[in-house]
Amino acid sequence: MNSPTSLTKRASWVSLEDHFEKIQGLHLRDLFAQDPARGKTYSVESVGIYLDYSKNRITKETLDALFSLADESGLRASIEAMFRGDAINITENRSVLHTALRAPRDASIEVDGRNVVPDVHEVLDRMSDFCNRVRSGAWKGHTGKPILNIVNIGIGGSDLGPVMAYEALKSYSDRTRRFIFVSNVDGTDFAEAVQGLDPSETLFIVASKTFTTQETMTNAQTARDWLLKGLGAGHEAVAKHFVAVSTNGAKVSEFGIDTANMFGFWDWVGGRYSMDSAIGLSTMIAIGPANFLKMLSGFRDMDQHFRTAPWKENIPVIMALLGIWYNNFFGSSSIAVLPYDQYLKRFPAYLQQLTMESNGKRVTLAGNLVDYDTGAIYWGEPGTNGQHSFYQLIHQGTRLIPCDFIAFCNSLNPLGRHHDLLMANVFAQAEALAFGKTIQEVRAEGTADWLAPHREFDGNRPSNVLLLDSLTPEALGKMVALYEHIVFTQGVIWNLDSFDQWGVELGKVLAQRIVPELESKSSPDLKHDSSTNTLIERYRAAKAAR
Ligand code: G6Q
Repeated sequence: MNSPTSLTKRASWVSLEDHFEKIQGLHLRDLFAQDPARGKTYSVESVGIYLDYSKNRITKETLDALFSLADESGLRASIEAMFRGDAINITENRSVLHTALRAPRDASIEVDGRNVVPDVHEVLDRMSDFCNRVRSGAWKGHTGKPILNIVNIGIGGSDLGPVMAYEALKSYSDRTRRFIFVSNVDGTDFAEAVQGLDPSETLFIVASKTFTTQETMTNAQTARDWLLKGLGAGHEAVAKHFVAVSTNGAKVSEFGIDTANMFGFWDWVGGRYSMDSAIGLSTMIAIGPANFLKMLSGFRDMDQHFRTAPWKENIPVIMALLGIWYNNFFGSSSIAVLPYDQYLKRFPAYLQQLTMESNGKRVTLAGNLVDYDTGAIYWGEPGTNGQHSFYQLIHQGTRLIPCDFIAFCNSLNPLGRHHDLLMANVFAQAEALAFGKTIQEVRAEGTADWLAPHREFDGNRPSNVLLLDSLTPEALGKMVALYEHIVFTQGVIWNLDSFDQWGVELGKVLAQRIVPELESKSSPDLKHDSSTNTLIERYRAAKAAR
């Protein structure tokens, strides 16, 4: 599935370089003037998502060359390889089958000769049954009380998806229960999370694929101590207040959790691609099994679209290629994701892991250093808050920052004029970025010559607008799958392993080495560099003076 030719030598890449020289100076004002219907020409609609990508610095020739790049990079075959379950995560020799998590019950997807779809549905059924018991009050804590507080303990992929989905779908959630997420090894996270909670009404979900992650296991042990102390009970209480989401049955039972209350997943699900697996247990308790299944159907719709739509209608492929256009030809290093929906406040944080842990890589699949830039920095905040913060730099700074605006025609909280005002802002921002305000226009308003440059907007700043009907569970599934497939497409073109994360290892290992040096009673023989040694010594001195 690897393209035989290295990226920068592919014919389409070379022609994109030539083409870039020709069109880099073109202004969106001219492009819109040349084609008065450009807003419609460069838009697509599928699976309930309208993508307006007309405010990008592209022509038909650009798009054709980008589509050729996708072909020349073997994208179609790579998509099939992923959906088929080939071990495309080559550094870990694993299949990459998050798409199987939302496959219909009658589908068949084989990993090592075994159809994994029945396994997926068996877990979904068990999750549904468990969620129904918690939601109905049939599941009782150690003292016989129903569960009112659900605390998810996990980190990285075992936290960011659950938090984001809970916030995004809060409007569909059971408001009689509290949902809390603890991730950081900083004790403050746990201490604040359990403030005011009654242990007898609290359920902890320990979400950890490996069940060995330092942060999660430390928080889980602290939670167990807090619970048993609060209840004044022995270890037999653990089974009623702890469930696990993991692939590691041995470690789960060693912790004291009944493996009957363990919800599994598989090594072909990467952490950052796992919010629709059992890692979504907290989401399912919050919104109920029926809504969770609707979310899965949204994922599935986008999967189908990605797999079958021709490039010119393929929303993830178009967005991925535009990302490459700015990243590799214009030299943009970041993309702002700007959801105009308060419920999506954690969506940019979620995308940071999805995109940057996947494509923040510097060697190709064959292990050679790349000679081009890879993953962009993703960041953002919900509109309109960002407008009063960092948009200044996007409008008038020296860097080109392509933006993805996300908006919904219908608000889940239609209060007075709020939604019209919100939508007016999103449309206005995309318009202002593209067309700006010329110095002549500024002067014509009577602005003094010395002030005019400060008030000029040069425009020509690209953006996509994603417009959906309303933020339903299906819509969230579609949006997450959209970005998963953008990441995949870019990883194929950049020729990366988008599914490993070796870059997080070194810090973990070094921290394990430093822990005993901080905790030992006697002065350790420090063998780090002079900076690290001094920092450790200062901390030890401060600790001794406590
Ligand atoms: C995601 C990563 C990583 C992982 C966490 C938590 O793709 O693999 O963020 O999700 O390190 O790991 P555990 O679920 O094993 O605790």
